[in-house]
Amino acid sequence: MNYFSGKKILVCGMAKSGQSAALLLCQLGAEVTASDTNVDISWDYDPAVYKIQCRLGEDPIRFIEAFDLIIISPGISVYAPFVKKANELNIPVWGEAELAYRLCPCPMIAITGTNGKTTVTTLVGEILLRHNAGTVVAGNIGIPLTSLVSILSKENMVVAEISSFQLETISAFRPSISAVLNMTPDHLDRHGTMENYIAAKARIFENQRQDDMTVLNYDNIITRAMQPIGRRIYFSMNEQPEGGVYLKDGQIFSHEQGVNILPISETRVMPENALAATALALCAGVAPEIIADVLSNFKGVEHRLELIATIHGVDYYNDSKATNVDAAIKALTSFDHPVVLIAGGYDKNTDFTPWVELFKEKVSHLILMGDTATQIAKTCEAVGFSNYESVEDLQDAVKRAKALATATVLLSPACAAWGMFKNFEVRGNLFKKYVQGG
Ligand code: UMA
Repeated sequence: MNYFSGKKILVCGMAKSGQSAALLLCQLGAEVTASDTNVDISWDYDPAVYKIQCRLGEDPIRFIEAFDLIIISPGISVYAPFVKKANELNIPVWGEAELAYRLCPCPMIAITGTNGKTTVTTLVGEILLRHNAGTVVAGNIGIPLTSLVSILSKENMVVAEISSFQLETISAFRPSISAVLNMTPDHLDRHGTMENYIAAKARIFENQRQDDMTVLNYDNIITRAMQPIGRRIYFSMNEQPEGGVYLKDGQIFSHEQGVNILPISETRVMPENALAATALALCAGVAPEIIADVLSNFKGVEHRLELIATIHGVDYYNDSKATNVDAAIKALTSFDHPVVLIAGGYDKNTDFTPWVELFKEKVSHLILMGDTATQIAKTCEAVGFSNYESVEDLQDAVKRAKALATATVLLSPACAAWGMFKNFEVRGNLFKKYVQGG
């Protein structure tokens, strides 16, 4: 008998996370009901085969009383009225990541931050794999944690990308090593204020103990001020924090170990991501030579400043993963010449000014699409940048970019894909298809 056996459990949101959680709970003997406000679910399996009851197209507020536990997907807000009602009724509400953590038999490294999470998680996963062949990578990166836990044993190691949405719904979640890579405004439509967003991210270490470790960015004023319970290890591009990992004479240097890991010029990884991954891998006990080898051979992550084609001398970069202003700024500043930029998408209540201020120097022509097109255009007017136009969709955007570009086309939307596309992967894959002439 396990804790879940015979329990009546409601799983809300039937996309990747919800389907994975529902299946796992069925396998543990729970009586599972699947709920989604949408009726049109694309199932990875037949819920009837697993005796999963379905309540689709209804607000769960109407039937939550019947349940012992509610599991919610990251896409569902903790401010949803049904979650508030569940709290009033003392029905526990966990996120999918919390459920996975409770069932995870092995140590977990959890990585959060506004930007760089996917790259650092991928890198740490590759480094750890060379140290422990049982390393798996999952979480916000696109693989629900609950889809893996049943195949893991205590010998494995999980490297998890964790979002603020996932952290809002934890209670016991306790990674032995955690990281907050940086914090800049994002997801304010969901969290309401920057303070709430910071508080959600800081929950990554709230259950840690003194022998656990937290890697923090010394150069970011918000993460520098965080007060984890366990050992704090800083990384820095500009300063030399005690016990940290930082740049010294062009080398990635670990102060704690007193060793140079690698000249920063020998990796294609953005320096702050390389420093963060090094700090995390050293915390996990990986040898410096392994870290250096993986860093120097790392090819990058799909949809993150990915060079997808060179056509008639024009380079096309897919940076669909740039779903916020900070990520889009990082992309633009990595080019030493003006680009044709395709941007815009779902409205997250963002102030675009710091990004748009770069356009005069970095953008030869801006092509806008999606809900935020008007708002970005207004910001362009406000900063005196007039070389922009709006198009209907991504396909038109690529057509216009092909007609205009002489050197570089960059898709780096500064906005989430929702509304126009299911997610940033679909947006990036369609961009690749249209660029290739599809
Ligand atoms: N739904 C409801 N009620 C609601 C809201 C949504 O029933 O009030 C339903 C929708 O109809 C839909 C489902 O919930 O069927 C969507 O759930 P979801 O958005 O959680 O989708 P998943 O496919 O499970 O994806 C989630 C993460 N999505 C979000 O955080 C929004 C994925 O992160 C993650 O990869 C995946 O779990 C696996 O862990 C994506 C993301 O954009 C990539 N994350 C944000 C980011 O990186 O900035 C945080």
